[in-house]
Amino acid sequence: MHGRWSPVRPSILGGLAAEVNLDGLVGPTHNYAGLSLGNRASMRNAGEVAEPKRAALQGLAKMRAMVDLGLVQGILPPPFRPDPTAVRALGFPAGATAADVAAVNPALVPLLMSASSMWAANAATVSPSADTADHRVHLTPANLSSTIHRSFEAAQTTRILRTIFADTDRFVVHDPLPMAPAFADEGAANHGRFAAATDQAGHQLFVFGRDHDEPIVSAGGFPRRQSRLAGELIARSHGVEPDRTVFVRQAAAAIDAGAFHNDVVAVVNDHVLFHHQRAFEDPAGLAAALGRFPFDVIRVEVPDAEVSLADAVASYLFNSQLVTLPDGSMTLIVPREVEETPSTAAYLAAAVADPANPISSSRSFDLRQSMRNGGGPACLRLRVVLTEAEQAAVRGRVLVGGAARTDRVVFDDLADWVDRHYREALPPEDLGDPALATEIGAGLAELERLLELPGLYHLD
Ligand code: SUG
Repeated sequence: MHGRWSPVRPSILGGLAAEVNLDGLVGPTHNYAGLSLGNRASMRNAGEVAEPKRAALQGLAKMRAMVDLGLVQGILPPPFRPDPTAVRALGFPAGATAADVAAVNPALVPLLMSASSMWAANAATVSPSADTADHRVHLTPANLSSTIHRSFEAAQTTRILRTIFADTDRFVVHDPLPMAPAFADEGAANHGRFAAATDQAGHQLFVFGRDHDEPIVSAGGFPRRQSRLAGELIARSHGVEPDRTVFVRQAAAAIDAGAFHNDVVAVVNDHVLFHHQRAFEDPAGLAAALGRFPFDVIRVEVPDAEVSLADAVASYLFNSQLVTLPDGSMTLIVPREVEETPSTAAYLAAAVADPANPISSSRSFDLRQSMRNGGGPACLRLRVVLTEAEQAAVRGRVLVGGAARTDRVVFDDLADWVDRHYREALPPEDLGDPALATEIGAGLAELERLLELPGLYHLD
């Protein structure tokens, strides 16, 4: 530990801070519509029959396991589909259903019915209270303007976050940036926070695909979803000191290989950066910037010769959750695909056996339903560092573990709820089925009671 670094002041911030992972609860319309250009899994699986019930249960199993590891786990409820504001903006009457939209323009239905909010890493960019000028937790919901279906998330994500983080003495939920390519923002998937320890003031890494005035599409034909300007504006409005921010360009080669978000090729936890050799355009510049931090950053760089970019994207080795366990060790929460891909399986086995590698163990999960749309363990969660007092101020039955007040029985309640309300199978052509609209209405009405978030779905 070095000189000018001081721990956060517990008297102001209210007890030790811990990382809380808020996982997106998979919504009842989970499907494979092939909506994400540049996301190879989404493109490959277009038109397949999805299994919403299985998808939601796979997500819940991961959440439960995180609590069993001694971590604090959160639940982010899904938005109502279709979003009533989006439906009206497209010229349909208030209350129009997917079936009404299908009768006029069937191509709009998958865009309006996507369950893409499950990838909560894209919900917002978050600055813990230890990092901000006013010592409140700042959250900016992502506009997700680079894909049509995901742009329909921003309004309800803002509402959901404002419902949960309602205590304005402790939390600030900003408006999303304007929906324009110059401000294109994909949230925490392109953001990392370094700290000597979780509860200390951090340095924030903003990874971008392009400057605001550059073309959206890369030389390889894939969208570069994150603008540098978006990160700069968010850092400023969060009150993060400029000398505690680092801006770095994602490698074009990574985007063209299918790393549509930086979290497909890199992950940060505390003082550790785990990344692919070809993740960043200027690795030397990044290393120099990290070297100026007042604490030592350990970079665990995986050489291309050991794990190719193609294998990194196919297995999602880096889209893993790197988490600090209560005993201080770090474990990597990986999708099954990492064990099934020979190069990543070999890398991980060697990594955990190497005492010099900060990743000392790993756990794998079957998240195949989400993975088939390009979403691994890290996509499914939004990291929010919260002090105990901030955890206590979170509304609803949404935080479990640690000092949080909700009992893990909420996972049983949710599994039972999913079992009663979700379909076993959902091909994209069934998204306009009038019965699905009824199921969504009944299911979400019950969910707001189950999570004790009254009025969450009273949308106008
Ligand atoms: O934005 N897939 C998501 C996956 C997001 C993964 N998140 C992170 N890497 N943090 C996306 O491309 C596919 C939907 C479809 O094709 O039906 C989709 O939206």
